[in-house]
Formats: sequence, structure tokens, C-alpha cells
Amino acid sequence: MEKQSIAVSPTSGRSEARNSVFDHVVRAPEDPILGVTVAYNKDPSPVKLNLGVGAYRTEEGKPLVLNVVRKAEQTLVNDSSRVKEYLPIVGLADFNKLSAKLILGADSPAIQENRVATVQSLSGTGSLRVGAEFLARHYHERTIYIPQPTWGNHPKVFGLGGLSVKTYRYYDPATRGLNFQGLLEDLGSAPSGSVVLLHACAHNPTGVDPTPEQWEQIRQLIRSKALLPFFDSAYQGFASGSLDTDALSVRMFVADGGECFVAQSYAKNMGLYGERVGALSIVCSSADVASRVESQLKLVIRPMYSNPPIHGASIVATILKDRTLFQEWTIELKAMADRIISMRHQLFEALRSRGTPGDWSHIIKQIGMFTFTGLNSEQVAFMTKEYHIYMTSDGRISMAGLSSKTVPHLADAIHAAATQVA
Ligand code: PGU
Repeated sequence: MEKQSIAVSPTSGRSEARNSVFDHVVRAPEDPILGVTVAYNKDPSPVKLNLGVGAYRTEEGKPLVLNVVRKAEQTLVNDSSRVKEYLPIVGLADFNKLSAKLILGADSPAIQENRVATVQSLSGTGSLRVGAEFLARHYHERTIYIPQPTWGNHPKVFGLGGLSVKTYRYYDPATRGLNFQGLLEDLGSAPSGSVVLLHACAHNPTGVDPTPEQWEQIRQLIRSKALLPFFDSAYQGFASGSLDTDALSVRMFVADGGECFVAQSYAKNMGLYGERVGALSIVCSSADVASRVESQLKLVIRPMYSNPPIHGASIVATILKDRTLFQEWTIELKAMADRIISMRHQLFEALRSRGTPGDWSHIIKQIGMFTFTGLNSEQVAFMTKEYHIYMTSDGRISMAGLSSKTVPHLADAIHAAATQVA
């Protein structure tokens, strides 16, 4: 082996800059969401507040590991028969079955008829990416329509996955609600067969979901035009506090017998963010199609990351298959959802008591982890600079990062931004 020579400067003692084959590489900007945490971490202010990333915090502002997750982990650790062998390419079999059941419902005919191909993947993001690559290889229509706006990573995940990305109207800034007419028009004029990305519940970043009646109209339109629905379910249980209620949209599309994709994440609802645990389910028209689809999903996964990690999926499977643990999980999940709802009311009241100009009722009307405040990027920059409040530049705040103690500080900042910055 050749010896590496590192030139050390006698004066500085540091290695000297050399020409690099990467000299042309330009510094990339930080990620619009995860980069907010990077900036937050650098701020020495004691009053700083991170409302950027959608990650749950307690009333004390601390990350939360659910009790039920601690218990499941203890069970796993105590079980000396457990080994660290590779999982199959598609992941843990129990986890896959239970995940499909969780989103589609225990009595789903699609599951009973073995028409669902489920693979464990790397949280929501990895599941979306595997789905995108499968579609790019095996589906006749390579265009996916995503809502405008949507989670900032969606266009990149689907674009790099090999699909061409277009948008459909979703949000109306004037009403701070759904642009239902625009949505119907845009999906109505999408080429037949196009893939349509739908947030199963708790739309990110707007917090605006269709009503059940609107979902039914969307379903009819999608089916009548033979569009292919692709659900992103990253917040099951976080919208209403009920796992079943939050799965209603997906279940409507499965009940009609048609095909669809569902990407699930356990990052938020089980607090397993860094464990990277999620699933992709493809609901097919027959068991035979589902088994062929699964065989091809393996060919997508194998060269990407070979097979998924075992720990997070084992935690989820342990909880989902045990009646008592499952019950405990639903209680802890509901408590997280309820705390977020209470933050909405507290923030709304705090703005009202300050007489902050504008209608802030959307804070209590919006659903899920986020409030899409309507604050513009200048106002956001002002709040970061003057109040050390960190949030994405589109004006989205993670309500889960707020606590009773920090509501007044945020309300002061919003009030100042709304009155001093145009
Ligand atoms: N889909 C949606 C709609 C999401 O909001 C997120 C996470 C994901 C998928 C991916 O989550 P996984 O962690 O891969 O399961 N969005 C959060 C978390 C930070 C991020 O951008 O990844 C957010 O703050 O928007």
C-alpha cells in the first residue's frame, strides 16, 4: 500500500490546502426543514425556540420516548433468543402484516383476499422512494401530481425516483382553506392514469384536510379518470387522535376495490423518528398481481439498501400484536394529539389578548402537527432575528414544539411581526 503523505505546515501545524478533484463542488444550501434545526443549534440564546421540524416535544420542551416503546424495547432486550441476522429484503413479516392492518383496517377485504403487497422500508421517506422507483419501472404513466403546497421533500423524492412531477391546486391563501374547486379542475384535467399523491390526513404544511364528503368526491373523480392514488400517511393518529378516523381517506379508496399505494411512517405516531421505520403497501386487484408486485419491489430494494433495519420494526410489531400494549399506545398517541390541540387554543387566545391584527382562527381550525400561519418570509426572518424563533420560511410552525411556557414568547413575536413587518 502506498504511504499517504500529508504536508504539515511548520508554522500553523495544520495540513496545507491542496488542489482537490472536488474543487468545483459548490456548497449546497441547508435543507429547508432540517436546516432550521442546524441554525437553531448554533444560536446561544436561552429563549430560542425550534418550531421548524415536525417532531413532538413535551410540555418541558423535551423529545418524548413513549412509555409503550420503552416497554417493548425492554421486552426485546430481555429476550435472549433474539438475534441480529439480516431481515428478508421485504422486512419483518409480522411488521408488514400488522402495518397493513393498521392503515387498511383489521377487517379489510383487500387483506383477507391477500391483495396487498407490503414491504418494510426506511420510514415514510424510504417508502415513498421505493414506491416511486417501482412506478417508474412498471407503470405506464410516469407523471405524479402532488398538492401545491406539499412537504418540501416530495418533489425531490418522486423526481429522483424517476417520475415527472406536476402539481395540483390544494390550498387557498385567501380562505386559508382547501381550494376544492381548483383541486377538482386540476385532477380533472390530468392525463388518465396519472399518479396522484394524497396526504392521508393532517396535510403538511397547511393543516387543511378535505372533509369526508370532499374525499368521496375526490375518490369518484380519481376512479372515473383511472388515476392512481398514492397516499402518504405520516400522521395517522395525530390529526384526530384516533388511528381509525385518520385512516378513513385511505379506507374509502380501498373499499371501492380499486388499486392504490400507501406509504406509512411510524416516526410521529410512535415517536420512532430516528429508527427509520415505515412501510409501503400496494393494494392490488388480485393476490396473483400482489405477489408479482412484491417480487419486483424486492428488485427495487436490494440494490438500494439490501434489506431494512430490524430494531424499529421489532418495536412496532411488539406493540401492534399485543392487545395491552396497543391499547396503551393509543392512549399515549391521543395525549400527544390533545396537547397539540391545546397549544392551538393557547396560541389563539394569546394573540387575541394581544389584539394582534388579522383573523387567526385558522390556528384552531387547522389539523395535525402544523399551523400554516400565513406569515411571510420577511416576517419569519424577523421573528428568528429578534425573537430567536426558528420555523420554516413558508410560515409553517410545528405546534408540537410549543408549550404553555413558550406560547407567550411566540405570541409576542407574531404580534411584533404582524404589526411591524409588512
Ligand atoms: N411525509 C410527510 C407528509 C412528512 O411530513 C414527513 C416528515 C415524511 C413524509 C417523512 O417522514 P419520515 O421521517 O421519513 O417518516 N416531515 C417532517 C419531518 C422532517 C422532514 O422534513 O423530514 C417535517 O417537519 O415536515
